[in-house]
Amino acid sequence: MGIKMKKIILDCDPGHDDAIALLLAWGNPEIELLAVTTVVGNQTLDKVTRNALAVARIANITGVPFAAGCSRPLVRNIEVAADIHGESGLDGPRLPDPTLTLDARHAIDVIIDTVMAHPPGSVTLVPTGGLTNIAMAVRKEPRIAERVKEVVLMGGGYHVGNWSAVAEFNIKIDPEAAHIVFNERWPLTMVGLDLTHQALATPQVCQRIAAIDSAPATFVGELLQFFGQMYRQAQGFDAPPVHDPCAVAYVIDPSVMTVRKVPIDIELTGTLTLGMTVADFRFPAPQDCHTQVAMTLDQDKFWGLVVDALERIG
Ligand SMILES: [Ca+2]
Repeated sequence: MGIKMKKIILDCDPGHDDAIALLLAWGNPEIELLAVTTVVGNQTLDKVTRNALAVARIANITGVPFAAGCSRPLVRNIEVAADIHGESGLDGPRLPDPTLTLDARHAIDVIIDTVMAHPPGSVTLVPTGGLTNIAMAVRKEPRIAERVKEVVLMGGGYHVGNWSAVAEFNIKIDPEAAHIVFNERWPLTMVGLDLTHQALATPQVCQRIAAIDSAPATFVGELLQFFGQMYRQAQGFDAPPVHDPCAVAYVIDPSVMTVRKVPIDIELTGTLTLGMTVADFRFPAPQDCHTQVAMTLDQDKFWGLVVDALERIG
């Protein structure tokens, strides 16, 4: 593999699209995967952690600590997305028994230790689940807010929701955590539904992945088949939006999408709008604006990165 210039911590809740995000991060030659941490979200913490370890076995991921994090949101009760991801959180393929041993530390300590052990401005946090672990980590060790390079998260949306009319799942399940994360001063890119609904696993995409003809590619094909069925039933999509790898793709190559600086805050009290990521497009962003939203995806470039990573994993 090439020179790994981009150090990331993937904080995830696998989750079909989280699994693909993990494979993209592992297979891309520019990404150095420093740690994988798990958080309650698409399913319970036990299930998503087991799923992360199963993906690690399928792709033969070694030398990367995997750590389990928070098992419930900061304030709210647990909400899982079984209607999209099934009872296991990763329904569809047969999952192998994990061979990796989980790191003994809590995920929030792995996040803190990893960020503090690397030079300032070198580690990017890539959350693709609820933001509970990230919020807890920055409360426990506030210095990480200045030390990380940036936060590139999948969540939210400026025009559309999926867990309510205006709120996206990752934000809605722990809006208080999202409020903490969006209000820290670190540079933050919101890769939301506006962007990820352009990352559709069409039949043409699935054929390209099937043509790779390796165990991880077959696994991704089975994931996408199940994911596609669920998205058709639950939300009326012709092809499933593959959200989480979009955030990883932006870290690899920012030219994969257009972005716009805009202030964003999280609705915590609305009766219809709880968990909405409120982006204020009325004025040019102020000089000190630290947040931006992803807008338009270069679909060819995006799927090219996913296919390339799967080919490299072999
Ligand atoms: Ca996810």
